[in-house]
Amino acid sequence: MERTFAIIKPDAFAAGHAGKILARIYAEGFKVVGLKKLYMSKVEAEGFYYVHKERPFFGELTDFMSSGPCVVMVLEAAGAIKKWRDLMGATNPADAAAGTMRKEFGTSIGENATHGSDALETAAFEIPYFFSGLELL
Ligand code: RTP
Ligand code: MG
Repeated sequence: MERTFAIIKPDAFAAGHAGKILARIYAEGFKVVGLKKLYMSKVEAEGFYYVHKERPFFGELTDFMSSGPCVVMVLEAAGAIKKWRDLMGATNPADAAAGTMRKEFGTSIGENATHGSDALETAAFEIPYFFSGLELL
């Protein structure tokens, strides 16, 4: 079984979509191994997205991620990383397929409702960034 790290981003949480997104996660067969609401600081968001630190949207991205509460999760399934990326859809909601989280709940490339790890190594960094081993028992 594979694990991935997921976020219901501040836009989707503030809009009241967390319940619908979680219902879809269960309906697709993921096991929710970890889940908590948190309000990321700017510094925490910068550390989380450090791979993008040279990108022009880094300031905007980390302002947004620290603009309100979000829900962070660890999801488990066979092929969880790709399975969750597929369910999220394309980064830009305008390009995302019908029925995906970003198509349904995203409003712009910046405010795109959800995050998901993009590779095993990424999940191995992102999961322990927010969860201790004890929280994932
Ligand atoms: P994520 O990491 O959040 O799951 O998204 P992703 O893999 O689909 O996209 P990535 O390239 O990793 O970008 C991270 C997040 O940065 C924001 N972004 N803004 N303004 C822009 O051009 C732009 N490009 C990316 C998005 O919120 C994206 O999810
Ligand atoms: Mg990414």
